[in-house]
Amino acid sequence: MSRRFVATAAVLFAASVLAACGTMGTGAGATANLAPTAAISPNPTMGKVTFRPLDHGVRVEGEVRGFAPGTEHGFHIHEKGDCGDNGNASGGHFNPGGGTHGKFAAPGSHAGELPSLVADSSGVARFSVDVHSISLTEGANNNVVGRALVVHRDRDDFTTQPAGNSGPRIACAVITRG
Ligand SMILES: [Cu+2]
Ligand SMILES: [Zn+2]
Repeated sequence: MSRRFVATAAVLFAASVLAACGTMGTGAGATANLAPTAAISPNPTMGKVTFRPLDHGVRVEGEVRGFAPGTEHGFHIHEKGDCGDNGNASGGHFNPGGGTHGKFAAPGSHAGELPSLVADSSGVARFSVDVHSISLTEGANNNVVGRALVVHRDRDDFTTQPAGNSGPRIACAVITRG
């Protein structure tokens, strides 16, 4: 074996180790295409959200449009991947840890809490947030693939149980791998 071959193999090995240790963890990402429900009419609320695995958690980012300018809206991952009955079939907030409703990332709150959506002057909410309470890992109890992403009509008060009194579900999507 020549010296040159050994050196090349070492570089390739180092490159593969570095790739495995980057910010992106194992496994594929997921997507949620938010569609309006019939809970309000007219309802132009829609959006696209991506989920990418991190070493510890998931980066959730995207855009939701169709809001009145400057409004705030409750935004959560709900337990069941079913958007039927105007989003009500998705059940309560995703809660594998047995928490109570509260603010995003607050100790003891539901794993499915997300920061509220805030519409800009054009009625669009854009966001990127790292959520440490969830994963995309097959078989993990905090895996959100196959669950629902839900947008509410009203703001979340982060206090009222079990869902912050954020009103009807105006957009919903099943979180799907890919
Ligand atoms: Cu909700
Ligand atoms: Zn909650």
